[in-house]
Amino acid sequence: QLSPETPADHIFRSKLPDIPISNHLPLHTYCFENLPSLSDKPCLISGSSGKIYSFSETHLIAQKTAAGLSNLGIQKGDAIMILLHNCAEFVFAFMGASMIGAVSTTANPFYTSKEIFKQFKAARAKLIITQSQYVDKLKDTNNNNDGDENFPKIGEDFKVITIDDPPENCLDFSMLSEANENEIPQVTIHPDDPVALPFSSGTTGLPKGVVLTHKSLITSVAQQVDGENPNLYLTHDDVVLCVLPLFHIYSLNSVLLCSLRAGAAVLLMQKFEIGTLLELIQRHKVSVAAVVPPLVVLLAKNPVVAQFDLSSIRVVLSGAAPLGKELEDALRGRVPQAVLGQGYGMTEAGPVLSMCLGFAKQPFPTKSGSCGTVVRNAELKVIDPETGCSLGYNQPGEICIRGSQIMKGYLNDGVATAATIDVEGWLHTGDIGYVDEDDEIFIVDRVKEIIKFKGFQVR
Ligand code: 4UW
Repeated sequence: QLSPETPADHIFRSKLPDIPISNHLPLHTYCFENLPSLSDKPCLISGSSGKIYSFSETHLIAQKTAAGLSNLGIQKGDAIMILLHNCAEFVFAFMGASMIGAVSTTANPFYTSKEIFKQFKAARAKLIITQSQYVDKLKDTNNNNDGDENFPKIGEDFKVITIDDPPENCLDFSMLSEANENEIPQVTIHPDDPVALPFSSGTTGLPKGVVLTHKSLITSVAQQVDGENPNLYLTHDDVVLCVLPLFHIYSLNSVLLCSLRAGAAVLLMQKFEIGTLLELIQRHKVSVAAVVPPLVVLLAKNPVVAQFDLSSIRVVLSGAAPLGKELEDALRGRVPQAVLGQGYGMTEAGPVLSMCLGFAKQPFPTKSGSCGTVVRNAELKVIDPETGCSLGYNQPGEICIRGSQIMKGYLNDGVATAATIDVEGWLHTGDIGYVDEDDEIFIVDRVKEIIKFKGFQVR
């Protein structure tokens, strides 16, 4: 019962109706639920080698990887670190870990040794999957360990697996990918068990582990691609560009997991280079391009773009940083046939808060500059940062989100969790924005301390 002094919150919802979401399943079961109808269809396309893995191959190698991780002693609840650029092995490792109830913490291979080990230790990871060229950073040398005698040692304290020729004391990825899939241990996975542990600074302080559960990621993916009128309509014929790094939650969720669920192919690009990117878009007829604003600048302004055929692109999704109206209009000149729009995400929010409704199967008209409309099966409110009172249409304030997709909390940090998710379950984003009369969200400012460079958090 509300007292007369506490007016009801003004809550914004999607224009799309709520849908049933299968978030009682483990994430891998949900993502591969449509496998029988997809089996031979391309699932992963390696941009560098051209190798294509079908949905059934991807599923099988993920199962083998699950068995291989288990053979190496990884058990339910254990964490592994994936320190890779985009590649098929990233996908096998992530899905394989999910299959045995393990958790993947993903990190940028360009991080310094210190940054990597800070995350590795906080996550209590047991092994690292990487490329041989990054193994030096994982070694107990003076440059890396500041003379710390407890610095973990490869082979003794943790295992390192490389996807290419393994240096001394490291193992080859084939130990995982060629294991016997019949040896996957039987585990019971609860919807609230963690599956992904990306690190984010959130609204204050240092990077913290963000506990994303099977339930949160399934809910987020379903909010995007499930239902009769999906908010982000992907089909079996789509080829989705995966140039944004999978170690960041935007690409992991909205590119990889959404494509797996919807049966679209994922074109994996290991590293960004404009000519290669354009050539791959043309060759593989990319239809959905997930980008960040600095990439939009290149696509809109770089003269080399005019030499390539980009007519296959039907959707350009931008996010992770503001995309101005001017830039969006400039890009429209390059891909006039495509629907351009934004998503708005935050690692802690699972991550998607809002998505352009122009991407829906039955699309709605949208405005440029908007970050989309709150996803379905979720509630969004805008509050006065001073008073905490909720605000109506067109009034800027702090954006808050509630729903089963948000993080369970920060890893081993109840204080930071309580400062971010309040007792009513609202996650406070630290972003200032408003919702206009057409339910479109516009972000205007930030009240938090994070610094972003090219869409990614700087540590
Ligand atoms: N406009 C303005 C935006 C926007 C934005 C984010 O690194 P994190 O924690 O997370 C992300 C996730 C982005 C994302 C995920 C999935 C998805 O589909 C999608 O849409 C394309 C985007 O960036 O940083 C979170 C912070 O980044 C800012 C905002 O400050 C947020 O709290 N941010 N998207 N469209 N700012």
